[in-house]
Amino acid sequence: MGQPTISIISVPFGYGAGRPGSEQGPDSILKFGLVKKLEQLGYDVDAGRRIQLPSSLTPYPTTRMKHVDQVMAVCSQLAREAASAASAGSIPLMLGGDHSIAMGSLAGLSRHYPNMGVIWVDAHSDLNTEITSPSGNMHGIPLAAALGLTQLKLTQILPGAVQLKPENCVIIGARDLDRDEKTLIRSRGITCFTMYEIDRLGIEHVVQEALRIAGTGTDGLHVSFDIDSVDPFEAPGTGTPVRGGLSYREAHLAMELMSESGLITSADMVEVNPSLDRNNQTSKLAVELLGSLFGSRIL
Ligand code: EXY
Ligand code: MN
Ligand code: MN
Ligand code: MN
Repeated sequence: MGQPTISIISVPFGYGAGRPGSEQGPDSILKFGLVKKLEQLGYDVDAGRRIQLPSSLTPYPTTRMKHVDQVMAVCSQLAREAASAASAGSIPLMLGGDHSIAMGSLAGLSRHYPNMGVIWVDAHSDLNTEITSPSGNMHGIPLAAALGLTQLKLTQILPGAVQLKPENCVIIGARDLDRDEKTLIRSRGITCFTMYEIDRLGIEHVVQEALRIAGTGTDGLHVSFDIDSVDPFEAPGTGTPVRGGLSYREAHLAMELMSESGLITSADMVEVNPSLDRNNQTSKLAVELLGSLFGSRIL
């Protein structure tokens, strides 16, 4: 049997972020050769799925959060696409868009993998709730939502969605955490490898631990990769850059190790913002990193 099919789902949506531009992410990542790269690695690639904001929206209860109706509409459609791609036996690969779209990915995937593990690679932990969010930006809450900690539930995005278990969830690369996020990480026992742990333990050890924790006793393993996990020196094209991130090689090695595990069943690549980029460096990096995640090797 050959390689499985990768179903690329483009989600040109940026209303979950505090500044515009990430809605241009999918087209830019595709323009810089993602499909060709994956095909060269031996995959069949279905790149035709694209989620658009519908013209009429169901109003959701008003909270301090911004653009909730838009986020919910996009996530509901994305969830259906991701669920259908996963049940067809392919690997769903979601191109954002801001990180709020991960609620759609996880709602959909969890219907197919009800005991899923998640590796969340991010400068942030995205563990705010409607109560604790300092910004009101929806891209700051998706991991909390997936864990069932927000008022918004995954089942409102897709009936039959299943929330994540904190013990199957690992954050890598964190360096900008809000106070209430730190409290949640401790109280819920979520494994969080900050940049401090990466400096101390090395990226290889950290990723192997993450694979063990999120990949043992689970039925699928999703990587949600926020490009702001990488140092802004390498990835300037993103809306919430934070100094002191993953180096170019650390990011690649993380992807290579996840690929070698053979455990990855789906992925998001989010927060690429072409309007803030320098010479398309960040879009090109996203393509390269996805190559590593799906088996590209130096030799
Ligand atoms: N924690 C901050 C907030 O909730 O507003 C910043 C969140 C940024 C989220 C980025 C995409 O990962
Ligand atoms: Mn994020
Ligand atoms: Mn982030
Ligand atoms: Mn586990």
